[in-house]
Amino acid sequence: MFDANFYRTTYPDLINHSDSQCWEHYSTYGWRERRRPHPSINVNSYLSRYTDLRAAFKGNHWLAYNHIFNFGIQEGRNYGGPNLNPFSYLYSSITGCGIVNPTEMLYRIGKAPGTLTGQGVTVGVIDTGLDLSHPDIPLLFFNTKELLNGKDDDNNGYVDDIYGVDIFSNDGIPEDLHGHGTLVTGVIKQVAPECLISPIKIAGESGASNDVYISNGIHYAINRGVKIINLSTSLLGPSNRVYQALQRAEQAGIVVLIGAGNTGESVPSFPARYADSIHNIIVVGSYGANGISNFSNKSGGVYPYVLAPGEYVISTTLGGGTGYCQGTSFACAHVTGLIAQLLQTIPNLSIAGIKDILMMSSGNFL
Ligand SMILES: [Ca+2]
Ligand SMILES: [Ca+2]
Repeated sequence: MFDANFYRTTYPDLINHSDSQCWEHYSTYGWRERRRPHPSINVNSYLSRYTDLRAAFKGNHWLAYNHIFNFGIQEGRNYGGPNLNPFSYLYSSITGCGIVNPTEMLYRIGKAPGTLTGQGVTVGVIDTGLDLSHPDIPLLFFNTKELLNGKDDDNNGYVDDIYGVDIFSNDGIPEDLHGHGTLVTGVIKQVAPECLISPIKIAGESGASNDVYISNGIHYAINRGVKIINLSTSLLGPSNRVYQALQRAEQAGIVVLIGAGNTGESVPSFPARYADSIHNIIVVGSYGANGISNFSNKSGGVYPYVLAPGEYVISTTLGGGTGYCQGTSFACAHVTGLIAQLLQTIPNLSIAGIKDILMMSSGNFL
């Protein structure tokens, strides 16, 4: 559970925030400002076990937290929280309820929070497109083999696909008319501001897509050479086309983050459910201040499955603004940003390696 009191008292500028405002802050700005992402450390339990620290910190929660965070592992002390507890890891593997913990993940690759930006990592965002003139979304992937001349210069079947592609309308301009893709991209950019986005548009103003557009989007991303695919979309049922495209992405060594779905069912929707048999997929469900979100599809034993913030997330909206969003799409986008940080540090990390680091650093708090 999210401990609003902990968060509020840890950061003095938030002292007048209500519980819900604390959650809202954490689910958006906590990641952007790189504050301690989750109160995974149980300070009281820690202090009760280590009497030297109890004396040293004299009840100062914040100093104790910092010490535990910075030195606890080096000193061979156990956090006292569930984070580094191997039983917790096993439990989260079984139940599929591990909550992604960015700080813990970075610790495992020897990086401090706030030092990674996803620089140079290309992310294919298969969605409704992107507000291409939004001031808060710089750094798109740039296709140097294509000119704006009405011709398909690089011979990939798409005319003028310079900053991405519009598979829905079959042209080179993935302008977002719906808003979902712009929100998703904004979340990725908050976590990994210097990653390169390749917007791959598979839906128009209504936001509705189908398995032909989705599979073509996946093929485009593979051919584009992206490292990560963010696929915040659901199908009504299984699709051989999408399955085969995802298999091809697996062969190409591309990790695919897929939202678990927003129908509240006990298993992920398709295509997320394919994580069972295609091993480059990571399924992401949503949690909020009170635990796993009601709307979020649960793991149902599908692995790997992790949780990230998906309620009251603030992101970029059409027309250059910002607004709230909610859903497993945005939880998924958080994790995509984190994987971009990971691949910035270890560019040749295998999919198995990515999954190991992510899953082992995800604790169980529910
Ligand atoms: Ca082209
Ligand atoms: Ca051209």
